[in-house]
Amino acid sequence: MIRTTLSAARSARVGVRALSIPTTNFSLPDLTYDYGELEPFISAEIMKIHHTKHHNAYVTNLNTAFGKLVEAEAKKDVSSIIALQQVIKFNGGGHLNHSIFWQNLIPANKGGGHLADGELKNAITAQYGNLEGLKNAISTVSVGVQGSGWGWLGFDKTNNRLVVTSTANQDPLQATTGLIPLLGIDVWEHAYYLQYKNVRPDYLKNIFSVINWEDVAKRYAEAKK
Ligand code: MN3
Repeated sequence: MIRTTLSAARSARVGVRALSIPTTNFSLPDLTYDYGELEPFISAEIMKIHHTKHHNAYVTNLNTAFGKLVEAEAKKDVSSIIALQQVIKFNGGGHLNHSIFWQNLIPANKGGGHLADGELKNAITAQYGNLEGLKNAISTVSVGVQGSGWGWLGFDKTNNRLVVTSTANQDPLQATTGLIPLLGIDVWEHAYYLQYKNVRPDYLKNIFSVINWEDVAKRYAEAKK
């Protein structure tokens, strides 16, 4: 109800131009598994807080900033548009990154950690020797993130190569590097501290047991089109 009221008020304020602007807000996506299903690799407590508090906050803040952006654009207020860019990058990035992250995960007893034969496996074998080689590359880069950020497996469309890299804070991979995200590993402390304390390498070692390689392979196939 609140969303409808806000959208209506916004449309009324900015006039006809607002009719072409989507008035639906960004929303927190549901998970396809229960919070406890990634145990013992990621605790239910971490998953619940991560999803309902952290991701939810990015969505809430993005909606607030997006509303202001719509108004500023309607008024062609360039100064306000520029002032909103950092908050949109952070919270919009947080929303994009976590939306990928949840889909990149799946319970171990539902296929987590299993990479099936196919194009992705062939590419991984060609570039990293085998899946272990890729995991080591991702772990090394992810452990090396200073402060908060993400480890990534991305796809470089300019040369058809897989790329392992990292981004700082909530910088979204494609918008900030041009690489298409296939797998994102959240290495913010909120993703592991309650269970792993300061030992990020142990979190990285265990998270591969709940990686949804089928989802990664789908993103790879899509990226190659
Ligand atoms: Mn997070």
